[in-house]
Amino acid sequence: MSKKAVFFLLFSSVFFFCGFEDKKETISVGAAAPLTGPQAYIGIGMMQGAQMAVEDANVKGPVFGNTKLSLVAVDDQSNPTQAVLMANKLIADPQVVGVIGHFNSSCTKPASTIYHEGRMAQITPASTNPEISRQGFDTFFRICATDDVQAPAAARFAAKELGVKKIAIIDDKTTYGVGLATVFEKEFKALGGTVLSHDGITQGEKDFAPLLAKVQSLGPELVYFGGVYPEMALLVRQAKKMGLEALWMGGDGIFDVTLIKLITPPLATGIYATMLGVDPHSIPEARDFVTRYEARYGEIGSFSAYGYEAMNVLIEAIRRAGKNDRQAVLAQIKAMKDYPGILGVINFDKNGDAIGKSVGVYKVEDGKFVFLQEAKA
Ligand code: ABU
Repeated sequence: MSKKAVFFLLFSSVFFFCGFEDKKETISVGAAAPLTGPQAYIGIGMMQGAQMAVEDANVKGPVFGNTKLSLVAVDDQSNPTQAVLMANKLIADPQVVGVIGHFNSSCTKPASTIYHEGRMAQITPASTNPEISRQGFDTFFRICATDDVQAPAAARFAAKELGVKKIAIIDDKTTYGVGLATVFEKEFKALGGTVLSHDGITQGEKDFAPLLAKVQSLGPELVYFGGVYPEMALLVRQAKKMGLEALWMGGDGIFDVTLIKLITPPLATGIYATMLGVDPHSIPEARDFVTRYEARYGEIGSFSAYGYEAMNVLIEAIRRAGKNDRQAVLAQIKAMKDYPGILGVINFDKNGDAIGKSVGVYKVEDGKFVFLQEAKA
């Protein structure tokens, strides 16, 4: 059975378990991610984490009074228009008191306007574009580091640890990809490096041969990609096929085992990526979640623990609010101090960003991402 089929089967059972088998009242939490399309693997992993948080909460007992939680999962398809539609759907449901999502910054940003207008708290587990939290929306929260941390860390690693001097940059023209690549370029230049080219591709494009031929002619030592794993996989495969010798590096958007599977492990070996924080397998507080997740679904997705973490923050706020009231839940997230997450303690700054979150630098070896070093904010 496919991972997607398993998800929908289990999601159905959670919906049943979460309050429709008896007379308990229900309160709903929303979760938005790409559940179909090329980025579904990462989105489903995130959603499965959120789903486990809801189940864990219901096993503990009523979240308040006689109330159980139900999960309303929506599919934004990694598409900004669909994301806005799904945000409006969640806002229109009076049972939904808060949402975790989305995955893509290009979805999270336009959807954040809808949640703000609806006075509903939104916690993104994964969208790293720093501009999202600078819009002045008091409904927006983020539990991970931003690209202001991730991209300079990557540039420093490329320049200082790898000793790379000449690079080419490609981005996918999305909010995330452009932002990440732009910050990387600025930092790499500030470190004395030379950027030979900076080009854009379009998500869904399949043939990168003309662009890669141009990049090859410039002779970069490293190609940095601001984008997500489906296009990175095609870029690397096609580059290797034409004999482009450069190293490859990207951000958390490429950090998924699916990238390695799409490229095939031998060709993926040596790819560098930054990812938000350290491997959850190495965090004692995350061990129980990781073990249970992997027993149920197989290998943990790169954002599964983040989906779990974000949903737990939302559930804790609902528990403290003690009523079905968006404003009250929002106020409890704002007031939260030292929340003991499985990925570390969470405190939000005035813009809703989690304070002090780090990123790690990884390298693909033997078919998996291997942690190399941590970089603090
Ligand atoms: N941060 C990983 C990719 C998702 C996004 O920010 O668009």
